[in-house]
Amino acid sequence: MGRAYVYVILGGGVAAGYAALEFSRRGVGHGELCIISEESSVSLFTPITIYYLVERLGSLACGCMRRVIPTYLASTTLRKSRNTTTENPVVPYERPALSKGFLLPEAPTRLPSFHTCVGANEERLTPKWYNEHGIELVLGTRVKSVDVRRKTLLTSLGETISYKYLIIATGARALKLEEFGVSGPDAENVCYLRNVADATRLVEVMQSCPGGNAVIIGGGYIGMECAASMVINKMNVTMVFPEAHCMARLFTRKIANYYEDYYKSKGVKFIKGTVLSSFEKDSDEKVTSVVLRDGTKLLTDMVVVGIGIRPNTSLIEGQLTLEKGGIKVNGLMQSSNSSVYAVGDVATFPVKLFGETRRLEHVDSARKSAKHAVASLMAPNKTWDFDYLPFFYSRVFTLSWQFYGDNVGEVVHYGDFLGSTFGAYWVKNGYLVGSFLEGGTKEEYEAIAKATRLKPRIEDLAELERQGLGFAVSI
Ligand code: FAD
Ligand code: NAD
Ligand code: ISD
Repeated sequence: MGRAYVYVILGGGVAAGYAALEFSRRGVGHGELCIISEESSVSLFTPITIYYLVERLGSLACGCMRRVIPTYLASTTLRKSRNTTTENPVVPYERPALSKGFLLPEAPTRLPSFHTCVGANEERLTPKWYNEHGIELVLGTRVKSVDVRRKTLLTSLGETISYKYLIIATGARALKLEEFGVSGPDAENVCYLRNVADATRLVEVMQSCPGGNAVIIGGGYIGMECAASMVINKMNVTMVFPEAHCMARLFTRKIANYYEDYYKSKGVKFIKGTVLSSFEKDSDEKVTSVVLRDGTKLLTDMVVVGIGIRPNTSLIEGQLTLEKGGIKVNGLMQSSNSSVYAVGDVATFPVKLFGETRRLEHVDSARKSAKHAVASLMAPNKTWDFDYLPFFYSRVFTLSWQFYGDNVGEVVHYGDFLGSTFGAYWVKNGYLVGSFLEGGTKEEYEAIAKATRLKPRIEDLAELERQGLGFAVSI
């Protein structure tokens, strides 16, 4: 028959961790909530492996062991990564750490230090925490299918788990070069970066070629953050991407120029407006050079690919309404099936401020949408539509920027682009809709967030430019 829960969270990433904390704060009963996640880290005896062995053995007496043992065995002893390291189940963690502290050469961040919800200065939810709060973890386990009509999930171990309410928090997967017709990226020195196993491998590959050449494919978030981390690791980095400038989804050319110049000063080379066409490999099947569309060959010791993501929606396609690549939800994060909620990267939700739906791929929206879904479920009469101000940020080298709102309409740059504090406002139909700031103080970031949320009328763009950051600060 399988197990039954009131609430099941499908996926064990950022959103799942924040949802779990919110459930516990709202008094979810022991045994009512279960998190199912396929995610694993690599290395033999991680704290969670030991936890499963020691702590969970105690639960034998409670009759829980029939599922813990098979899940544990399946996830830790049967599956091998490419480097023949054993995989271990992992509880939700702060994914942003993987392209930042995790890649540092000195004192790198490692689990368990960055489990959710430390990224929002909240409790760090360890396996012990889940146990103490009566939240069941089914880890290292892939959900193979979902039947929203019957309210059941089927796991890779063949177990059926049923729910009253389901929260889909399956996030996204990294797009693969094969999907763009490039073959050969299964070489061991070609790295992607989505999870802690990928990050561990990236570090291993980087350490196998100290001071070597690295080609980064993609000029978005992964490309920019990995390039910075790899330079700090003393790698010679070349970035290749199809657009005219980096971070094309968000940055204006002027903003991008600032970061590109900064990166160049650190030794990064940029090859823009092109894509790779193939790899050359040695007899060990390692990539030795990247061949670009114009025939240029870049000799390399390793490759990092960050060419975007696809939300993990395949389990519910044909069962729930999709929009903009994600699961369409209302302001309560409820999908077209009233028992199924979706949060984080996989959800397309109404952004009240814009009067449009959006699917966002950022940690703040994963955290807040997850909390909102739990509030909707557990306090339906006291929960109103999600009213979210989109927030993106990054930290590279000693630089740090934040962006709030929407990057549409006319752009007004402000500040000192030759110094360290500058930014931009976006004005649409006479209203401020977006704000970017590099090098701000906590108060200044709060000011641009507040100004964007208030959506003030802008009569005169030249005056806005003249006031610059002062405009937001004085609101
Ligand atoms: P995820 O955190 O991806 O979690 C999804 C979970 O679902 C995973 O554990 C996955 O294994 C599991 N899952 C999927 N399918 C199944 C299945 N069939 N069965 C079982 N389990 C399944 N955003 C920022 O705003 N700032 C940053 O600095 C930043 N840095 C980032 C750095 C990196 C390297 C990456 C990859 C992303 C970064 N992001 C950042 C984006 C941010 O991490 C994501 O927006 C966020 O993780 C989304 O949370 P989520 O819970 O929706 O998905
Ligand atoms: P992205 O969408 O930020 O950038 C993708 C980049 O891939 C594009 O800028 C483009 O340059 C490039 N590209 C697209 N197709 C290509 C092709 N065929 N060949 C070569 N280049 C191509 O995605 P990403 O950088 O892969 O990041 C993945 C996810 O991780 C995103 O959801 C992102 O939001 C998240 N992330 C966020 C942060 C942050 O918010 N600070 C940091 C890291 C990762
Ligand atoms: O998720 C995102 C992201 O990374 C952006 O830059 O949404 C934005 C849009 O692409 C631009 O508003």
